[in-house]
Amino acid sequence: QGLMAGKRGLILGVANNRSIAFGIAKACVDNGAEIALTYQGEAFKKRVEPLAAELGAHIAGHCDVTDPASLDAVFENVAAHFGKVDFVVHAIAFSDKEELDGRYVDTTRANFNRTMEISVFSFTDIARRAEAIMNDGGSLLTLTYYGAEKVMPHYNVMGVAKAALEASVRYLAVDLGGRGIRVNAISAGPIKTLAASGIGDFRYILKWNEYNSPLKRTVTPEEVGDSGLYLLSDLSRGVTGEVHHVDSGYHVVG
Ligand code: 0WD
Repeated sequence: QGLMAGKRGLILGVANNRSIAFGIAKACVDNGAEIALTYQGEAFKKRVEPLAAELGAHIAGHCDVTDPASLDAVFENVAAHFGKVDFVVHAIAFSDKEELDGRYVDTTRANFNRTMEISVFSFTDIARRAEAIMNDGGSLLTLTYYGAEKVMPHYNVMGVAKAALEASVRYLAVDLGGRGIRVNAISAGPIKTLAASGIGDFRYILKWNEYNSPLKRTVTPEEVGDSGLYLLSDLSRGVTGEVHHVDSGYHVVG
């Protein structure tokens, strides 16, 4: 049967099979969940379709979080397909590559606003839509990074955005807690994904984590997926407003 038997959820942010969201999706499906995925535009549609087939996932359509009409359509699609949902995963972030290098102080107004809209506001926007179609006791999960807590090289405006995202987790946990809906984040260690490839000197960050973390290695999307499974399942029913580090323990030394 599995930990997630009878549970249905929406997972946003699968770009390819190395995406953290894919690791979470696989863990959920392997444990009995039924899931829906979205894709961002036609280019990603082709990559997401075979992954959805592999997972037996429903495709809820195109989702660009800067376009509210696409979010409306996705949530209508999910409501029509599943009725209610039990969990929603938000694994979406974006900042101009040019600004994930150099100094934070040089961030432009336009990229600051865009980074905040896509990487922070989208989670709140999605949480409000999710609440409307979520069973009591549901679970919301987002992805963050240690750059929210400490200055990490090149993370710049994304670190400021992740700090705001982590604060959002706490406020949303209070807003939705009355219905038993939980809101948590995983702070993942660095993983080589499409999004990460935009960060300057990412290989150095990976090596630094490998040498300095207590476990002396980096983490995999599968490991983040297994921790996600805990936060999305009833095993964590007493946990909300939490930022859970899945980073080989790097945060205790870094
Ligand atoms: O080291 C890492 N890779 C870490 C990533 C360490 C700690 C945290 N994270 C976070 C990221 O900041 C992000 O929030 O994990 C989350 C997932 O990132 P990822 O798995 O590293 O990256 P990737 O595989 O590139 O997925 C990012 C998703 C893509 O998915 P879809 O299929 O939806 O296109 O974010 C998407 C991007 O396309 N995305 C958007 N989706 C909707 N609307 C938008 C947008 N405007 N912009 C980016």
